[in-house]
Amino acid sequence: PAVEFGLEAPFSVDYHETIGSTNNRARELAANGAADVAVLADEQTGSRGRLDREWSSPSGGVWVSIVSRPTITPAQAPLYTLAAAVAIARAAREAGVDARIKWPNDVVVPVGDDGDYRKLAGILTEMEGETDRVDWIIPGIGVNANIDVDALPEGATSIRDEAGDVDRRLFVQRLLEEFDDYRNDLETVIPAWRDLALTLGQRVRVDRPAGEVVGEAVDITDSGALVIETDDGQETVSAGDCEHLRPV
Ligand code: BT5
Repeated sequence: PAVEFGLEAPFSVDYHETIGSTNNRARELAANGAADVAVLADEQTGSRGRLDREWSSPSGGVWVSIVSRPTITPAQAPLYTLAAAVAIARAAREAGVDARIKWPNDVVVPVGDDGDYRKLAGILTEMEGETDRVDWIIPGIGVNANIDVDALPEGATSIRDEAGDVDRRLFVQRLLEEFDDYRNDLETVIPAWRDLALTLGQRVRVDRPAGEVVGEAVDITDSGALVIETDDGQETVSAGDCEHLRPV
């Protein structure tokens, strides 16, 4: 069914009460040439996280996948994930949640002062293209909105738990408008990301296929990779290589 949004961003909305995965639906639309469609669902029954992990998507969440066809190179694709993280965090902060960004793809709420947090949202970005050109890119965004924490995995939080329920239509509208602003001005993504980052300044452990990196997260590169100061010097880890990042 069509849902009317007072959107100032140029997305059409493809809404489903229940769906397997909004990312799968978005991929189908992208393969058929669609652009600027936001696939939305109240509930997902087969949603995915990164690296084939499960994502829990009960009714009441904001589960949205955005089909975009930008003129960017694959090297710039991580900026789309960071732009989505900034958009989620800003929309959640407007809703009264102390949302911060955990590199590379989580929006979290800090617990105490020692780097601990609960996960409010995650992003799964998928894309297709050539070595020098992106055909389509789909940031898939999952925000625990009007959901009891009991219905979520350990370590998760929700907007309901942090600040009370939101009008999901308005929340999605703000999220899409913010995302549109940042994708249209990619140079603004990293500065906005820095302002909201929980990870910078933390001592972290990153697991990657080539082995773990432990040290202080000191910076982020122009292409969204994390710079870690280790005992042996600086290491730069790309988002694609990050299996887990934990404060240590
Ligand atoms: C992510 O993966 O954080 C990306 C999640 C993307 C979900 C969206 S929803 C719309 C779209 N359609 C899809 O099918 N997917 C996208 P990752 O970094 O791999 O984190 C996954 C881990 O987070 C799991 O292993 C759990 O530990 C935890 N987790 C699962 N569901 C959660 C939830 N609802 N809230 C918080 N943490 C969760």
